[in-house]
Amino acid sequence: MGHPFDEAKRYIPGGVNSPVRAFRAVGGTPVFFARGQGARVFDTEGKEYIDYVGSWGPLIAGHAHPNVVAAICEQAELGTSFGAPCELETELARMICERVPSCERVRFVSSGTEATMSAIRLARGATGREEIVKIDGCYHGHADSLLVQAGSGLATLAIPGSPGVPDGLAALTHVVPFNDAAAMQRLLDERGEKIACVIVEPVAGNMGVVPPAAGYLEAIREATAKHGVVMILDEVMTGFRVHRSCAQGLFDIRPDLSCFGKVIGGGLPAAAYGGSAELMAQVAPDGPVYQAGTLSGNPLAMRAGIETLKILDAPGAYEKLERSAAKLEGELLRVAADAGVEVTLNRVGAMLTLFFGTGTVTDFEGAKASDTDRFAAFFAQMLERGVYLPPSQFEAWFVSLAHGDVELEQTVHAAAESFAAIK
Ligand code: KE4
Repeated sequence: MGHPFDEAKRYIPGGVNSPVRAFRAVGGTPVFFARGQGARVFDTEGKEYIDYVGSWGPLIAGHAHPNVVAAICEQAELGTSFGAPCELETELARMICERVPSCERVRFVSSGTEATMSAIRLARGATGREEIVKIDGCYHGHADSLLVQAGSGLATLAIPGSPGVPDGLAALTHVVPFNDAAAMQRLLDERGEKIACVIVEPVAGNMGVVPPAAGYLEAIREATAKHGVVMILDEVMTGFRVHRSCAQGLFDIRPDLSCFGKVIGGGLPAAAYGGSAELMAQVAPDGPVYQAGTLSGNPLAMRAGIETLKILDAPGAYEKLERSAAKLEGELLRVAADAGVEVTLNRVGAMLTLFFGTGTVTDFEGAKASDTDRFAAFFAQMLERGVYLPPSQFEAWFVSLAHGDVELEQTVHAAAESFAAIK
């Protein structure tokens, strides 16, 4: 029997259902997993790994948490989807609105891409404006308007980030650097009256983790308010991970719209966008901005999300996440220094990234200046030692409630050996 990857490539493009999984950035053959339990995953050969991907963030409670599994099994027997309202949608919506004061109403969708795409359509519909602003290096899913890259030179107008994205559509998206408040203020002063929204990851996670500089989010809030531009925080990754009230709670920012995903589905497909009752009243069927979805708010995903937020509500849960991630940060830096390997580590709560090379990383240019070959070598060494890191330098490592002292010590021991091996 050949490797599962060979069989997968016979039927699925690249053998994967999302490109990053193909290991193209790190080399080698992707690991096929058969089972997960807590902080660990097991491949089809039974090899065990400590997991820092956690399905890219949803599994903040760990794999196969008994409460989540029990809820899913119980709900499956009652029916997985009705395509009609059910009270579980109201329960999870209420839990989100209780935790996030800027959200008086939320609409569920099935992916972060749908959430950001819908929030942008709402911003365009509510303002009557067509242009939008995104941040260089931030990722918001693969909707055409967001699958763009910075144009050349000082021009902020974007160019397509993929074949199939029309030039004319890409040209409606402006791209400015992360943590550059002046660039954002200049753009909005020049074109604010034509701009529907600014969308930003409050903590960048898709260039690797890059925290917002002091005052940066406040500067965006002030500049967007000044020009009647909708401020959208993409909290798909940060939501309910970095704080019970998301990054907006951690940094005390009140956006006009927020996007959620990952954690609120607890490992099943669920995402959402939300904001004030007034703005969300523009969404069909209350308002004219259309958006829909067959499996939006399906009971199975709602149950998994409800249970996950309940697990996060246990006393000390966020303190445990912070303690574990801080310990991992400190120990990784210690063993890297002991090995004489130059690294920079950025962390906000239970999401972090280890960049290889010198200097601090405060934006996408800085992230791109890191030594991706060294990251790839480190990735391979860690994989060999049973630690599964995100297969790209420009991704976040996720710590879950299931990562205990044993997992952290095993990770640091593997890192010490891996740093020595790549020196
Ligand atoms: P999805 O459409 O993949 O559910 O969500 C898109 C999205 C939106 N916003 C942010 C901040 C995100 O991080 C994401 C998706 N994150 C990636 C990992 N960087 C998902 C992994 C993948 O693409 O396979």
